[in-house]
Amino acid sequence: MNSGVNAQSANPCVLFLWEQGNALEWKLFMEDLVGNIDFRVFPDVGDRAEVDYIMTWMPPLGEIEKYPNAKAIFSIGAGVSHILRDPHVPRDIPIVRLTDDALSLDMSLYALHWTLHFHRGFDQYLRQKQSKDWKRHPYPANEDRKVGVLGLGEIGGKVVEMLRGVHFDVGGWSRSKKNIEGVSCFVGEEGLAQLLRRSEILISVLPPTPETANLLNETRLRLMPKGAFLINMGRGEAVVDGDLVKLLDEEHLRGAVLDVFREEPLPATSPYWGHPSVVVTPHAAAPTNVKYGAKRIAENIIKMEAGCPPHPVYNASLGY
Ligand code: NDP
Ligand code: OXD
Repeated sequence: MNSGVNAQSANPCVLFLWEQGNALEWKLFMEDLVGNIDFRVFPDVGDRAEVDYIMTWMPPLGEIEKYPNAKAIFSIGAGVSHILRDPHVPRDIPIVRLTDDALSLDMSLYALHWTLHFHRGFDQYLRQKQSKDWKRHPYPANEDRKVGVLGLGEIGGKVVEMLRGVHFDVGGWSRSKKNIEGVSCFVGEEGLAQLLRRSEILISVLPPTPETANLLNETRLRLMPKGAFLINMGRGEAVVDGDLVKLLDEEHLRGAVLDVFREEPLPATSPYWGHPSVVVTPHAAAPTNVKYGAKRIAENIIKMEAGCPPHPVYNASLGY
């Protein structure tokens, strides 16, 4: 196996800190990509002072602060909230997010899949099967269906591109103003209200920050047209769960697909499990692909070994 990243002469010590991950598969890719790497798998860490880099998903609380010479923490995923839930994680070294085209493509396909599901009324056919009801439902042409995307970054940018590619009428919302051909772009509170008012299908790909927490509350969700749908694949904190359930029960919203939750795994007591209008997927919109994920992390290690900064780095002042 040789995946095309140039090997270096250094012998960086990399800790794999993901108890549920397939360490052997990651090790094979990382060794191939970085060359003479000292790859260690938690809890078999040896001397913690020797560790240069930590790659992790859902690290045990209190573990990351024990590596005095770590130069960077690599998330084995796009988000870093699983790392930052530990208040003792060092903030003086880069926390590096994982972005790659394969992940963005999988996220876009997830968004497209569920957009089509709602657009074409497949949710109704699933219900009708129970009563053996043979009844077709009309649906508008794609260009007459308004879809809104919250978050136009690495992933949201690809989501709107894919939706535009099949001619949906796409709008998007971000912190900084975007100019994307064929997409109505909004910013700010008033821009959000405008986007919500036009979104028959709303897709959230927002990161969790103090500003995005509880964004989708009753007042804002009510701005969406009656019978609208929500797809949340960003983070669960953006949605006020009780408000969403209320609007679904009132049938102001017709359905929701939720991939991310405030608490994961989703507790058995959550009303989402039994709700007829909710589809739950277990944070499965785009699991990190080892081949591509290892390549991105390896490239960043090689860059850092050569004295260059890694990319993309979590920005603490923005919160994402
Ligand atoms: P980026 O940082 O590239 O993009 C984030 C987007 O959110 C940007 O467009 C940013 O605006 C926007 N944003 C942030 N804060 C605000 C705000 N207060 N108001 C309006 N817009 C805001 O992240 P990615 O696209 O790579 O990933 C997004 C999230 O997707 C991740 O943080 C993660 O939570 C989630 N994710 C979920 C996965 C899953 O399997 N369910 C898989 C991968 C990621 P601006 O462009 O102006 O900076
Ligand atoms: C995430 C991911 O950040 O799965 O949610 O990559």
